[in-house]
Amino acid sequence: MNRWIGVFGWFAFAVAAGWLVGGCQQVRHQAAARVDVSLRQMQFAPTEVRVHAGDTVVFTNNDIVTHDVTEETAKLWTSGPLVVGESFAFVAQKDVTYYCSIHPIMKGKITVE
Ligand SMILES: [Cu+2]
Repeated sequence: MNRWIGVFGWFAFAVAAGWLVGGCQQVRHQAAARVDVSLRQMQFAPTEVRVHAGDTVVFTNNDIVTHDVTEETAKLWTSGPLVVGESFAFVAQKDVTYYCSIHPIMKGKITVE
């Protein structure tokens, strides 16, 4: 009986160790994450993204007109005009809402988890 408990104990240890190593790899992966937002048909797609602090959000203008990406509340930052095909990379540290100052109906949100 004790022998079986021992075998089970080693099995549980192996599972736990694998889970810990896997968890660390997942954290490393998340630290380097990149999330894409497409500007198309007068919208940000997706409209909202959920990221981790330090992740890079890359906005790419796939529309047929120029857009920009501008922080909405206090105009803290802007991409400047993005012509068709141009991209803008933003490292997210906290929640932010943004819009296109050329077409203010275009709005989006980054939520940092
Ligand atoms: Cu626009």
